[in-house]
Amino acid sequence: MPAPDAAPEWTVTVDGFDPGRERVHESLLTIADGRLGTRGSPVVGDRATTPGVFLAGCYDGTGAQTALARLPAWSRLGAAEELRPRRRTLDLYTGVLSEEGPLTSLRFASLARPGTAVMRVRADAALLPDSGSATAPGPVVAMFRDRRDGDVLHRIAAYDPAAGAARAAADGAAAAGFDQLLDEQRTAWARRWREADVVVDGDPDLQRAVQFALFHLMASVTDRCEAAVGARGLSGPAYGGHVFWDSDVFVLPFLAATHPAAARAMLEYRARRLPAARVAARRLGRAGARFPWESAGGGDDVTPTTARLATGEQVRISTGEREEHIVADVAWAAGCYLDWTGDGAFAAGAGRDLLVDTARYWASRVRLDDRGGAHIEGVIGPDEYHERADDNAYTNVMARWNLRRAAALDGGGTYRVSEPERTAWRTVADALVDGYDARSGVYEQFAGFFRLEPIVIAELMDRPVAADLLLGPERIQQTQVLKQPDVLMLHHLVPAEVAPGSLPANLDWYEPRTAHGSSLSPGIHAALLARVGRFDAARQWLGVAARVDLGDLTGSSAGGLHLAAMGGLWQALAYGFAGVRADAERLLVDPRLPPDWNALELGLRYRDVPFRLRIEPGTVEIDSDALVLRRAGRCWEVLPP
Ligand code: IFM
Repeated sequence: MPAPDAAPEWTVTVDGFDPGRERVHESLLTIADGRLGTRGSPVVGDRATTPGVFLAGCYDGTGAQTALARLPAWSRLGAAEELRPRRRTLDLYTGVLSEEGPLTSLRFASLARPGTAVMRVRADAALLPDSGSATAPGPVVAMFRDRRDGDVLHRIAAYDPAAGAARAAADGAAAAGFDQLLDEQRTAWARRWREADVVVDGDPDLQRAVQFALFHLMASVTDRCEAAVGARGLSGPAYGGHVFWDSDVFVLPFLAATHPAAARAMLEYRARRLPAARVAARRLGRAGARFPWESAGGGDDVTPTTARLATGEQVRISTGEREEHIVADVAWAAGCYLDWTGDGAFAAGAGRDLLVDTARYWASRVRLDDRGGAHIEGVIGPDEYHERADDNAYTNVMARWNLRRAAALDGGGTYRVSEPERTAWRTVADALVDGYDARSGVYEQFAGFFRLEPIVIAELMDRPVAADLLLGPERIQQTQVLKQPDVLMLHHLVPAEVAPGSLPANLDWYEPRTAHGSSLSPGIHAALLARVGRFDAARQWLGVAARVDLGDLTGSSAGGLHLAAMGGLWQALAYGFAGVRADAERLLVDPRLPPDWNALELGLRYRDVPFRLRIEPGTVEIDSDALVLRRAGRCWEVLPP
């Protein structure tokens, strides 16, 4: 079980103040409650600091300029270099950020009252504002309530698009007072940790990184209403807070398996944007719904169409036009949630809508050749180094999975899917080409990939590396160097859709050719390498996934934390090492424990039953009588109540 708060393995500490690293530190020290996120800037800042406050789903601007609105910084009391902090400590167990120095403070985003933030500051009275209230208007209304008592200031801040709701939240929190709010915070986080905590017995460094990742994953996603989860959560402005496949495929599985209400809120975000996705499909002359590669408030595509490289060169971005696998990724997220929860209402309502409309999109997207083969042309796969691919294995196989999953729905519900339509989906699914070469056991990433320049990046340089910056965007397209996996991602997400036993051959082929230029890549490789028992390599990539932000490996953590890498870290442990998979009937547990791990323990929730799964060499235990655990060959299965 979790250690008590403030234990070293449960904290992230920044000693002193390094102007060059400050923006990264502020991202790492972000506090959030699923709705409101605040970067961990010092209470008194200066030019080196970049305070940021974001409310999930509240965007400013239009088109590609759409970005999470920057809100008034509630935890900032002024600017002065001489008041820089001596130490800041984020307690991951309670979500409380403390600051020591000329000003001493405690602050948190209230998990019990999402949208409300609380701070207590002790300082020389001259530095503190007087008691009072303030309102900052804008697309989001911010209400501040200050109460000063000598050298102590208590500040409550509440943010909401509706002024009345912000006022009520601020008044309610002010009436409760700091001590009660802190108690509520501790209780709320203790509950979340009980649901989701992971223990890696035998690897203390990894343990802290896992807690850091799970804290930020939980803090970034609300479990009420709808959750728009941007690539950097609520920790920074990068990517404008746009929602990518990161949220559906990397973040959601952790929540579906631990706190399904949050996963459901993420799917609600997608379901409410089905009308916009249907319009987008129609505009292209297609049926169903086409979700945008980058999405924000309204559900229109907000992907930028150009970018400026570090060299000053302006390049065109075509991911919005071509990275269509997002359509199947959204469907996959709905399937993942359904497998873990068995949520009947979702299955008959929003879940069904998501699966049906995405299947309709693919059925209208394929081109049939005269030999009966079905093709999807002109796309970009997850490996964004290759910009116009025909029959990308990832896109085609995910579309195939999407069509089959929708075809397996029964005929009732909101949508009357007719038997002929379902038969047509099955036919298209079976006809989709997937690039599999039965002789070598290797999938070709897209038509013509094997004819590209055979550069094996692992033989040339240390990775991760941004190979596109080294070779240039034109040259990289002519090579077999990948940014992140396409084929291997299929082995990870839809193992039943790939040829049985094909993982080792595809790992051998693709892993050395992968630059891991995306932070999404290492966790997935760690998971797959664990599946085949290659523990040294699995641990190497697990370590990289664990350090993406803690080590600022990509040099981009200043703009916010990489939530997908954090989700990938959990998936590496849960899907990879623990070998946990939910399907319609059961939860399968097929562990692969490295020899120096004594145990791996995960908090999970399957079919609404919370339990802890403990894996030790040769044994699996669960602590719930409501579920049945039984041996199934070399695996175990957990059966629903
Ligand atoms: O979604 C990712 C993509 O796979 C790689 N580039 C960054 C995006 C946002 O994290």
